Amino acid sequence: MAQVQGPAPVGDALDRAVGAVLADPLLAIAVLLVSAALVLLVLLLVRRLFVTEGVALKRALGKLDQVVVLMHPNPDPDAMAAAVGVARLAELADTEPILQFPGQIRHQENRAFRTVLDLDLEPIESAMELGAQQVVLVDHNEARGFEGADRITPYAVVDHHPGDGTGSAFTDVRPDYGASASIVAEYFRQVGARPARDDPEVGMLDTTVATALLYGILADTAHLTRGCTRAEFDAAAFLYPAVDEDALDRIANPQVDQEILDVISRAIADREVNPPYAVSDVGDLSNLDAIPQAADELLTLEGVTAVVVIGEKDGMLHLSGRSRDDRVHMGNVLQTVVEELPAAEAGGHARMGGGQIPLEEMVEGEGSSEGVTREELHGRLFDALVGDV
Ligand SMILES: [Mn+2]
Repeated sequence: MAQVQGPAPVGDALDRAVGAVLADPLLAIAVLLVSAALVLLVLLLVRRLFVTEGVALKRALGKLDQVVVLMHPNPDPDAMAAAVGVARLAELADTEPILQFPGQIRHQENRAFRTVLDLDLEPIESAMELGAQQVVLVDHNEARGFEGADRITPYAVVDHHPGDGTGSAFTDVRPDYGASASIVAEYFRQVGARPARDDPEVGMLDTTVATALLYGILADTAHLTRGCTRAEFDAAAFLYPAVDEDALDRIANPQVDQEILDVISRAIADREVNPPYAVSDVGDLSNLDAIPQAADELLTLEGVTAVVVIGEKDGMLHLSGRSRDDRVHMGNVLQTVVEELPAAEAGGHARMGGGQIPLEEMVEGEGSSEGVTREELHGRLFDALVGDV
């Protein structure tokens, strides 16, 4: 008997409230309006919480008439692929994309990528040349490498490098991912675009974009062997139905410039090895792309775990370092070496780094208090590689 008395007053109160509402039509309408507003608010919150990055970016792009999709200087396949993907997403949102990049596209693989996929990419030298007010940065999160880059506030950022750069409307930086192209492939999945080889109108993700994205992933992860997450494999599987295998092969195996092979052979022949490290000075050259390629090649030498290749062009020494040695953080090594040379610059990641030293920092002979000789530079490099600095 006692147990039925608890809820009874509440039930009574509810009955009275319902009675009051039913008796007064104005009150009934007010209650209805308030409930409707509450439901709408909850729906908006849920949509905010659960909207995917791809949908959010497409929506942000759709608010513009035109947008610049900007690659980093000397774009690599991943940067070009991410740019082509974001550009297609803009088109899906009825926004005109303009693809631009600072620097040059010189590496034979990058040139083949652009040519085989017939991409319309435009070089710029200053912010004045940007084709639209709003800029999306892909594969980097802070604009660099052109006049006025530091004044750019990007509209959106899509990247997999660490950094603090953000976009005013959209930011998606995932440092754990192996490639920016994997992020962009996810966007297509999220907006419901399926890869389709024959009918791009319906499929919305055509062969060019799918092939570009897959190649970008392969290039940034050493063919899915380095720095991968599940996302790279998922993206590869998603893109597969629309991928043009013949195009992949043509990009991966381009003709190599004669000078590049010459410089690589010089780097091998003239190497100084101080096991397990190697330094090679290839002297004068005209194609700077040869230096990192020579470093890549030298790193495959048995017993060598870290290398630095030095080349000279237009009064400047260019250094490119590679490491597969956990004891050697290449970016730090190069930074240490140029530390006391005021006009020199260097930096990079654990596994790769680069630097420039103006020849004016180099001195002939001994006894100078400023600058170093070429020989001293080689010695310093070995010292830094060993960790003896
Ligand atoms: Mn990348």
